[in-house]
Amino acid sequence: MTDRPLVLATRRLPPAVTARLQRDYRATLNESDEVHSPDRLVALAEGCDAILCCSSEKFTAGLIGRLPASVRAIATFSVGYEHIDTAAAQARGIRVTNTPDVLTDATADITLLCLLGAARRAWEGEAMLRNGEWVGWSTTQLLGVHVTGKRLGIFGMGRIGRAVARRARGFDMQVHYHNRRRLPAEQEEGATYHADPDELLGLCDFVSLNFPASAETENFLNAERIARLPDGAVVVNTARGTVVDDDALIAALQSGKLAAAGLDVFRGEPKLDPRYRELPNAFLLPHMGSATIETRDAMGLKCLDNLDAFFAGKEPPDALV
Ligand code: 8YV
Repeated sequence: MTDRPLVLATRRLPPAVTARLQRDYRATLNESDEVHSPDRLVALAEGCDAILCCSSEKFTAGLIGRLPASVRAIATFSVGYEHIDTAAAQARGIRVTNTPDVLTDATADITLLCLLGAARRAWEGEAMLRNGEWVGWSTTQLLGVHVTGKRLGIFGMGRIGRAVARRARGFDMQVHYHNRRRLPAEQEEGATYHADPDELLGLCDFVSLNFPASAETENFLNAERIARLPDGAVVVNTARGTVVDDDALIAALQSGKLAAAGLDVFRGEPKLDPRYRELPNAFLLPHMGSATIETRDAMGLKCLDNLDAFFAGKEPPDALV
C-alpha cells in the first residue's frame, strides 16, 4: 500500500515500536546507531510525511527551513524538546510532539541512583573491587556523605522533579524546591517552596537539577551559585548538561568545595569535558535516565500514538505546537 504516510525514523527503535511503525506506516528506518548529519536528514526526509527523531538531532530553524514540504509532523522520542525550534516548525505548519509522563519514573530513579552513587562513592568502591585493590574492611575506607535527614533542593518541580521528591522522602530527606511558579499544595509532595533559588542554594546539602534546558536555565549552576552552597554539598544533574557551568562545577569538585557530583547528562554529549573523567568524586553515567525496556517501549509507542492522532485528523495528545 502506498497510501500510508511515510515516516522517517532517524534512530534505531525498540522492536515493538518498529513492528507497529511498519504495520501502520511506510517507514524509512535507521538500523545503525549513527546520528544523521543535517544534510543526510534533509535527503532522507524527501517524500516523508513525518519524522520520528531523538534529542541527538538538532532541528534548528535552518534545518526546518530545508525540510521537504511533505513533512507535516515531527514526533520526538524524548520529553525534552530544546533540540527542536518549535517556533520555526509552527511557522512552516509542522506539528511537533514529545513523550511526557512515560519516562518520569525511570528518570527519577536514575536521579536517586546518581544522588546515592555520588554520596556513597559507589564507583570508587566498585573500581576498588574490580581492580583487585580491596585489601580489607576499614573504619575509614570510602567514607561518603550521609543522606538520611539531609536537605535536598530540587530545582525544577515538573513531573520528574516531583517524582524525585517522592523518592527522596522515602530516604527521609528534607525536601525543598524552587520552580518558576509555586505548585498547588497537593502537587508539592510535601516539599517546601522557595521563590528565590539563591536563597534555597544556601540551605542545600544536596542539589537536584530538574529544569528543562532553555535560555533561562543555561548555566544556572554557575560559580556564583556554587559558592552559595554549604561546603561539602552534592550536586546531581539528570536534566541537561547546559544547566551547569562545567568550569565552575569541575573547579568545585577539584577543590573539595563540593563533596561529589552525580551526572547523567553533559554539555555536547556524547563528548564531555575530559576533566570529569579524572575526578574521583564525580559519579558519571551516559545519559541513561530513560533507559529501561519498559520506558523506551512506552516512549516509542507514545510517538506513534501522536502520529496516529495527527494522521487521523485529530489533535495529537502531546502536541507542543
Ligand atoms: C531521551 C531524554 O531518551 O526524554 C528526554 O528528554 O533526555 C531522554 O530520555 C533522549 O533524549 C533521546 O531522545
